[in-house]
Amino acid sequence: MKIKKRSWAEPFKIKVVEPLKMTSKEDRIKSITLAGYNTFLLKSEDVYIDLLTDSGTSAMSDYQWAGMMLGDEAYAGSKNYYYLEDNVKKYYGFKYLVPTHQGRGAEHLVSKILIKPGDYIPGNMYFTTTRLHQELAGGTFVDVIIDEAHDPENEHPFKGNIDIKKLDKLVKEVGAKKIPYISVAATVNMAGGQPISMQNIREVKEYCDRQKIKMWCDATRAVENAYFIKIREKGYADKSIEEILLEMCTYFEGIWVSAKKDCLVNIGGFFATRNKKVFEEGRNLVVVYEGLHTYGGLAGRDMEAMARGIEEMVQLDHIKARIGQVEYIGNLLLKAKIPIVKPIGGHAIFLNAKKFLPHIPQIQFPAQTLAAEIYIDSGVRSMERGIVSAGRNKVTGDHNYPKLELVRLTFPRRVYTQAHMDVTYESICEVYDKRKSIKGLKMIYEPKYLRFFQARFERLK
Ligand code: PM9
Repeated sequence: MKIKKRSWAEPFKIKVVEPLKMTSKEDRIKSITLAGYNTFLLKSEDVYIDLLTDSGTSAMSDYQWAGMMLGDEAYAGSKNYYYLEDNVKKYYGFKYLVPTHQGRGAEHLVSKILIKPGDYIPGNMYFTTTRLHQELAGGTFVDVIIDEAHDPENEHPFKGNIDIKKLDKLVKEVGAKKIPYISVAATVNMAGGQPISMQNIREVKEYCDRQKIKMWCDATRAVENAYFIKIREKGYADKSIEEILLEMCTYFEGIWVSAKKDCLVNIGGFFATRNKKVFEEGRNLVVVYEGLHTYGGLAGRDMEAMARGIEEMVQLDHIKARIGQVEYIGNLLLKAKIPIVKPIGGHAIFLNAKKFLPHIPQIQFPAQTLAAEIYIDSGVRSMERGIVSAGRNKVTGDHNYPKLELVRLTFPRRVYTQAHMDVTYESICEVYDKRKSIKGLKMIYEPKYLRFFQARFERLK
């Protein structure tokens, strides 16, 4: 038989396994009711396939685990810190490093250092923790992403791009002096894991240089962005992921990173910069909020695992398989005509809940509802990325009503197999078949900050 297309497989084999608990539908109805219809409030032992997040959920390699045994747990000057510093310099290109316990620790410090009350921070779509730290520092986030990013059907290859006209409008309205930096995410999580192109970064940089506005990057998933640049952008096909990542970073004064994603570790983060003054302020502030500047809230072994994860994250076989898995299930869903955000993104599949459950108005939380239904059907855990995640308008106190009302199925790196993808796909199809009988939710408890983590809901009758 002539094989038309050769398959690929994961570039690793499994050495340690973690058994999964199988539950019945009755068990799952009980669990989700107890959890107030919020998948964040489920116990993980009640979950079969956990697609809540790719954050801190990756499987580390034997090389990383071996490094854990080399943890230098000295309070000051751990050798693992210096190795991490070398690798941040080598792979991201920044001279100065401030480690933090995770991404939001770095967001806190960067926001505190750069933002003054009354400032505006333009960015390519908000991210929950990023925007909150910008607001807590007294800033106002302004979305300047291209319109295509708000349309789940639009197949623009770089939906993370910045609309320079929107940026210019803001600059004309408030003045460049009120904009401490532009916050550029690569990739854009809330838009569906969508990349920004190198050309757009370059054009924004030219604009920002003229206006004397700094550029900072949320490089949490910058390797995934680099992969999309390699396969989608003219002129990059023959460049390595390492080269593309380094070029991306040259345009920024600094980056913050949740190392729990690209960097393949269960905990960790950092910010890195070429600005000595910002670094010195960060190195001082980190002592107040995280820990000494050579550990930033991490154990030495965590920094070693991170330094080694950085070496692995740029390997083409790894990133190709990582995104290949997302594409595999995404293509199955597209074929079955299930409404998902297009094109398929880097870290997750996003179901378009507005289209999936058109009879449920946004104020009855269609994405929250859909995530609960998928859990009840199969024990697959996903996450709401819609009105609940968007929170409230800080001036009017009303809900923000985002155009995107999505359920995110996020894929931990090197954890699940193709068979897990098949089971997940079948569960979504099953829920889609009975979608018309699904009822919405009412919010019965709402915490003040990042409400999506802890809000509770009740099923509407
Ligand atoms: N992202 C995620 O699941 C975990 C928390 S929100 C559910 O996607 C970006 C782009 C992120 C991110 C976390 C952080 C914060 C910053 N930027 O979670 O504090 O996706 O390490 O990082 C999550 P930490």
